[in-house]
Amino acid sequence: MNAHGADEETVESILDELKGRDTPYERILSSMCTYPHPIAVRAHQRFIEANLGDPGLFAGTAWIEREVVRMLGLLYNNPEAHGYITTGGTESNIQAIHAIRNARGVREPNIIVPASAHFSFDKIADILRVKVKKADLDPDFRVDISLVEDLIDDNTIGIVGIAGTTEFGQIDPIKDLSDLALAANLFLHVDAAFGGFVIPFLPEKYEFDFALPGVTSVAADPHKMSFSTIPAGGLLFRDHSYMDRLSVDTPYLSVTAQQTLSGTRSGASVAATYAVLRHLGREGYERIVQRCMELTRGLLDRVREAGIEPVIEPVMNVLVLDVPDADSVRSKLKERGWEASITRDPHALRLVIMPHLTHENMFRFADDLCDIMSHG
Ligand code: 0PR
Repeated sequence: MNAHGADEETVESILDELKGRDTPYERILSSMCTYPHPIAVRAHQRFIEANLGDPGLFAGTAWIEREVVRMLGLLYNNPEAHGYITTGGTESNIQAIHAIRNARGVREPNIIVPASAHFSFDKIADILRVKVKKADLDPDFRVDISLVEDLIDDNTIGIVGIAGTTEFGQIDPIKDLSDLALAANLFLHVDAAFGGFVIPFLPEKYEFDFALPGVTSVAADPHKMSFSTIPAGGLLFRDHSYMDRLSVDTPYLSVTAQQTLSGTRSGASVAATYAVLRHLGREGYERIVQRCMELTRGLLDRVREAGIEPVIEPVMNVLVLDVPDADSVRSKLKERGWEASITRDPHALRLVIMPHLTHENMFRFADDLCDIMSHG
């Protein structure tokens, strides 16, 4: 650090220059994040100093968090849901399994997750010392329920289903997982980090939330498809007993106990989440999801004309295209200014069609992709 501070103008011009190096979202088809809604940005700014780590000092912000949890509970069919706003899907998944592990107290516990599970479950294995067993998928990239059943043993404490897989946007058979969890007396965590703000707003109906009696926790991220600011993840438990399992004493704070992973934590993104949920309402989200799905199908129609097929028909706004040598297609797209992604198995081109994309840049992207495919 310099002995003397730089003037504000100098610092801001450095920041502007650096910001200019970031890729604008309009060119990004590999991210599950997007520009936050303007009302979320203003709310974030308004609550910028609020620290929910000491909620007694921020009574208004703490009320907002309880209200967001209540709103999410209603969205996921459980007015009794308890939870908090995390930093994202990773923290939600960690804390869900943490609570389950503490509740069960098994000596060498294991959980069963789909092979499609997000890499946050690898972090869970490392941090929580819970063995993570991976069940293979069926031909449609949903977890194979009979393989989950086969993996259950005396040390299994819970199973995980994904409602909106990271790579394919597929929805696991959560109803079957719920039945299995009830029959085997296991916890069932649903990772809807991405799908949580897509699935309820699709015209097709999928069972994935607390309406299924076996579901014990749900992760759903406001900083992905709900237009909130980063960091905002939602973690909901079926009732308060799970949060109690995460409790530590905090004798010198304004409250006597804390259940969160972070100590000091942002009230700003919680206020942003509240603002955007209140402002958009279900109708607003239905419009956004409908538009993303139209863009997804429009892009698919266009590339199909050029003979490119999807690996699965898109269930949500994630499109995986069967292209030979996906890595080289990805880098050629990058040369033309587009950020795309890939899937592991099969090796294919993965596109996430987020609200920041427009019909116009979708068509430009499709032209570039088709051109690369025919001319290299
Ligand atoms: N669960 C699922 C199903 C996810 O898709 C993700 C992240 C997580 C959990 C973890 O969420 P956090 O990253 O909020 O902790 N899915 C994306 C991914 O890892 C996140 C992402 C977002 C990646 C923007 C890249 C990017 O530019 O692919």
